[in-house]
Amino acid sequence: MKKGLIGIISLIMVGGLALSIPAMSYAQTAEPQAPAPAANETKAQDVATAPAAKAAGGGQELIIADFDTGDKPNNLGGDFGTWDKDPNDDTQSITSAFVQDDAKGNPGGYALRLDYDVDSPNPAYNGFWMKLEGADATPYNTINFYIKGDAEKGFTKRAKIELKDQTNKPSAYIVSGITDQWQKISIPFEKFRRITDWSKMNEFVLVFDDINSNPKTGSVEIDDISFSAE
Ligand SMILES: [Ca+2]
Ligand SMILES: [Ca+2]
Repeated sequence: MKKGLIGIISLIMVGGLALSIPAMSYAQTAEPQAPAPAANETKAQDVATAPAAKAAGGGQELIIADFDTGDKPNNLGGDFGTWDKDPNDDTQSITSAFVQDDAKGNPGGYALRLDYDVDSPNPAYNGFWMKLEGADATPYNTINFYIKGDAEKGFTKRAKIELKDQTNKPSAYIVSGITDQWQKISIPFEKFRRITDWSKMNEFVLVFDDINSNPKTGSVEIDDISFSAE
């Protein structure tokens, strides 16, 4: 009896070890520069395939940006734009443009296209920033946005999202599984571990870096950024 039990226990331990090794090494390759524990990650596709049941329960939503005026500011009155790690380094760049390709199919609506290049001999990253105007996110628990890649220009399957509160410390989350079709990405607030005060949100950031971006040049569209209560 005892021998059998020990056998089962050691089998479980070996199994657990075998499972944890690939998980750890994957997390390390995902974000080697991050001082925080492990990179949070979700498959965009997993989120996109099971959204309906959740939407029914919550209902509260704050639209941050639908881009449908084809101009600044966002729906909260906040500015947005692109940034480069080194604007003087012409081997890395990012540009944005409003495009008539609304995520929800509104014929008069717009999305924002981001053409990025982090293919550089130097450390390279750039991205998109959007001010949240001190929005109170405490009635909500999820950030949502739609994203798709450009099949012709190529696009990264992975990108980093950051949220910042008034302390301005970036809290990061890696999104993966981006495809050339619109997908809704929903990330629970609890994944952004460095946000201490959700009552006065400062900024939303999308980062293309030379670690997560493959290919290192490409084009991605984003639309319908919102907070929701799920
Ligand atoms: Ca739109
Ligand atoms: Ca380049």
